Amino acid sequence: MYDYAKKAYAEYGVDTEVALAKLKDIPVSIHCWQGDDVIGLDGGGAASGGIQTTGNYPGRARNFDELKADIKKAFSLMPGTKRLNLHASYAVGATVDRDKYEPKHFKAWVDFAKETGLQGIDFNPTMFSHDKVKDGLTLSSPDENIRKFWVNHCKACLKIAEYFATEMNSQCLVNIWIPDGFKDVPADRLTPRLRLKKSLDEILSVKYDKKKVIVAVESKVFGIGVESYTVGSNEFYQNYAAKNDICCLLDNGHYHPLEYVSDKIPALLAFYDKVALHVTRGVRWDSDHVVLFEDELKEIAKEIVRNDATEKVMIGLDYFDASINRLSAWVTGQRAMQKALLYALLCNHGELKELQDKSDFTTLMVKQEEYKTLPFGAVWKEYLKRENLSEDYLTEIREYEKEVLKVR
Ligand code: RNT
Ligand code: ZN
Repeated sequence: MYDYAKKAYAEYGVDTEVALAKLKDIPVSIHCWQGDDVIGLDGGGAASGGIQTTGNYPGRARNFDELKADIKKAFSLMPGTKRLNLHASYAVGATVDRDKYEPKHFKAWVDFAKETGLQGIDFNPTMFSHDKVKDGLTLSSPDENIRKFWVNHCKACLKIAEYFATEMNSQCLVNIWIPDGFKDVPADRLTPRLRLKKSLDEILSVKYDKKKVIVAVESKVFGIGVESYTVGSNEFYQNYAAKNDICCLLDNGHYHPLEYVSDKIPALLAFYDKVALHVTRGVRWDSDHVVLFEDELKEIAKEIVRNDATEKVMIGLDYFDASINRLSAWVTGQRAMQKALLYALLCNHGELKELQDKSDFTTLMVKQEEYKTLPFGAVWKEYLKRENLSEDYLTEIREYEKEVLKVR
């Protein structure tokens, strides 16, 4: 089947071997929080701040050891280059509050990442699920004590990120997302944003090694309970990032349903060295569904591949589903991302770009349709085989469910 596919793609000027070789080196940062419904290890409890995990599937990881075991199992069923994306709320054994977190609270994760053969660790300050989120506000709070607490938390996170980068010998992305916003019509949309700007300035005043740590800001148009206004909007963060030489993180569940992150990636690539992603799947008003091999995901992957931006676009996953087996959710989403990248790699983009430039939109449309029925599945299968995996991951997960998850 692979030989047949190889020939079929060759007719389009696509070398499947080149595609397979490239795919295994494109890093994908996998979020730890699918394993425990975004609860964390520092006592914050169920996710709050406009995000919510629904479902009560048995076997949620309840502590560090269980989470590590689940990550290890799930990651072993994922092909390609893997990174671990951690939230600060996954500090191990911390007895201090989040503003005082130190690298030592994350050493156990570094040990784990090394022993699991991961490429690097990425990091996120956790500014939700905590009693210092006052009236839904963090970095934009009018209460100076609250605002400072979260500024200090972010400063601490920059230090920890530098530690991760040094230990793993790989750049660490620090992604700042806040839940701040209002349920109903605000009386003042500007002042909270000015306070957020001030907070970010204070955070970035910390000395950190820009070669090791990349800071991103993640916007969101609304959340559960913050339907009318979010402080960290798209325009706010894009301007802040541009003026302060940091980068934007685009979460494709954070825009109006007819706005596409696939279109935003090239817009940002025209100005930025780095663009970070939270790949997720929005359904109506909600984001965070398990990533599937769907049209928008394919378009996102195309923008990364055809613009030669696999080193510029930092791919991270962000979804959480508690209604199905959590390991299956993890693997399904990661494999969908890999499939989309492979699909994008198996395309003669040069030829298609030329058709566009010649305004031959007729041929362009016909060719793009032809690609859809090429034997993609056979190349995917071959990729898995070379990664010592098979298409079936559920059998192993079911066994793990029976032996490990069900007895928790
Ligand atoms: C929330 C953001 C944010 C979180 C994670 C847990 O809408 O997408 O990135 O999902 O940090
Ligand atoms: Zn996100």
